[in-house]
Amino acid sequence: MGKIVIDPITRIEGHLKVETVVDGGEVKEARCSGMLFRGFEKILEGRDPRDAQLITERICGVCNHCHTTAAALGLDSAFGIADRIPENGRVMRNLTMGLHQIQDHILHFYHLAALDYVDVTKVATYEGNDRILNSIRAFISRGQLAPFVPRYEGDYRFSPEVDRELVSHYVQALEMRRKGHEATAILAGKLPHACAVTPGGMTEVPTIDKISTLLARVKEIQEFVSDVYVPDVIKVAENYGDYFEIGRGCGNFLTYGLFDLDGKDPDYTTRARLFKQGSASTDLRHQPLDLDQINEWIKYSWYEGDTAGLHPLDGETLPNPHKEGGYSWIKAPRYRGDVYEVGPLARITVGYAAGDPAIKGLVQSVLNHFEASPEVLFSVLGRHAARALCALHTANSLQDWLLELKPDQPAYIDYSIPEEGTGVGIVDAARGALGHWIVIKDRKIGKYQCVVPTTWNASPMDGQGTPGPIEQALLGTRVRDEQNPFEIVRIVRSFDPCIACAVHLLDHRGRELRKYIIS
Ligand code: NFE
Ligand code: MG
Repeated sequence: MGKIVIDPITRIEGHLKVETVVDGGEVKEARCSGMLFRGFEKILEGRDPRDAQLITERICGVCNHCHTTAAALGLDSAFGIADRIPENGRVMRNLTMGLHQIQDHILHFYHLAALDYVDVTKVATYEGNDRILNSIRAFISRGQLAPFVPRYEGDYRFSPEVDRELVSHYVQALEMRRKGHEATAILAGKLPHACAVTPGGMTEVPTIDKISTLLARVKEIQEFVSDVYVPDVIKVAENYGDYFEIGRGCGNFLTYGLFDLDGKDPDYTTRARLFKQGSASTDLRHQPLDLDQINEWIKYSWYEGDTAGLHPLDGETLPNPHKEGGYSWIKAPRYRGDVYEVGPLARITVGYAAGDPAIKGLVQSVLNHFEASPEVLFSVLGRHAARALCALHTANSLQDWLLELKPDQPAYIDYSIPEEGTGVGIVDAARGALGHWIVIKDRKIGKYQCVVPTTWNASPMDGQGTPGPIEQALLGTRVRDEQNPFEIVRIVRSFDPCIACAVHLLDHRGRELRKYIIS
């Protein structure tokens, strides 16, 4: 029996520790620990409610736009204007969120995950003379191999030709991310100051020149997703087919839906969205979304307070880094008392279960390629494929949304802040279900709770001792080489975890909160 501790897991955002007990080559125990404390909910208390949108945007350097959007939806609901946002505002929110999320999916596949499968260091030995290969070769010859090493060794399977092609796409993907950010900035402001997304709609007005600039950008981004990103994910799946059988996880999926198709329904749980809200399990039966069924548990998290699961509107944030039995700063959110995975695979599974024809068509095209049944989706490769399909479905919608904009018409309505009230903003961020709950008291923020995607996926055990989704995905995994535990990092990274979103460091003096021995 041996212990594999990976601390931190690299090439994700933030500091995640994964500790597994391996016996006879199989993972018998798995613990996922978020190693930074979240302080944002405390920072917000007592402030003007409108600060929530600007402050929560800084929760994370990756999905800032998702927080700004969730906060704006939450404030719309608290201010009683959720069904009065002008059509231009609704469409511009879809466009900016869509462009933001596509570049985020590209970031995850090429820059965070692909290096688990692609051998960049082989570039030094390739023939050929193009600009990208030459610059990577120059780095290698100077011994400047980061971020490509250190890494695990022994399981890189591509032919030299495919490796080389994917390395050039890695560099091209950086350029596409820049273009995605620039396009978002045209309507929303420059990251991380997308201050045009605001309660009441958007403060920017769409003009003909902005729309035509965006049409060109959208075409380029859509072509990259459909002609490069999706085929590259297929290539990984063709060469690492055993990863269709690894990392299955808890088998329950939850999504809040994404991209409003109609702004007239004030209830976000039933509003028409491009990606439909709800839940489903591996039996592929769709269930409607019920926010009352969400509770967060803290038995194994470094917080004091009620040991029963609390709904986010009753949630507390009382840190205690010395709590007996605690092993994470991440709380344990549960839905209907059970463990649920969130993210692209949840969006695709729920859409498929709900019978959405576009999603069924996209999924079927991948399944036909591999002559496989939907069961294979619940795996490491299923998550990568689902993420690419989310990017493609979004990219395919951008041009139509651009053409829905009414040039020079307003995208914003005014509002007043109530003395008292509550609001909820729910949307799917790139990594999954993102909810902001706000309680307004004396026209100030009385309480604010964010339950973010990685809080769901990287959660520790709940009050019943049931492990979280990533922990469950690791349990039972066979590890071929304990010195190079590819299986563990490939499973964890397939969830695209972000610990900056899930938890945050508050101590401005840099005081050490805990010390770890890496074994
Ligand atoms: Ni920091 Fe985030 C996304 C949110 S994940 S990346 O997507 O919300 O916890
Ligand atoms: Mg929270």
